[in-house]
Amino acid sequence: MASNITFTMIKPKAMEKGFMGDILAKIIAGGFKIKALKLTRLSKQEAQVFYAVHKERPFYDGLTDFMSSGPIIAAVLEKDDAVKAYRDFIGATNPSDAAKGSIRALYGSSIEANAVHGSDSDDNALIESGFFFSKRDWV
Ligand code: FUP
Repeated sequence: MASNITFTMIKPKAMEKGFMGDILAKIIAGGFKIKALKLTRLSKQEAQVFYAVHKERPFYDGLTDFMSSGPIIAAVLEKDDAVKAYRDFIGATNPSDAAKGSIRALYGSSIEANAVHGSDSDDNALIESGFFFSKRDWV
């Protein structure tokens, strides 16, 4: 059975552009319940650990520079079939391919600065949530 939990980050460029409130409002209006929430910032080393799965990819260094370049929002979200529901909701990785009205289409700047992260599996949703939050942080 699909899990009801996913993990998201609002990325530095979307934060810098002032989209934090609009994105959180859309997430809530989209039927996702916020289970944990944090304004924080990744160090370069933390970004490298978070994105370790991509370490052989050509974009890894730029991505981890970017993800450690400013504040982010980290959040755990709950909805039925949350991982798929949220990936549908945020749209394709590249904002120019993302469905009209999706978060990445509305607020993304580029494939790297694509406004938000969304977990790609139930296992990763738990691993990524655990990267930022202890169980004490969940409501
Ligand atoms: P997604 O699951 O949609 O976030 O996409 P990926 O797991 O393929 O990529 C993870 C992150 O790597 C993206 F959010 C942005 C970055 N990326 C690039 O910077 N360049 C690329 O060509 C592909 C991904």
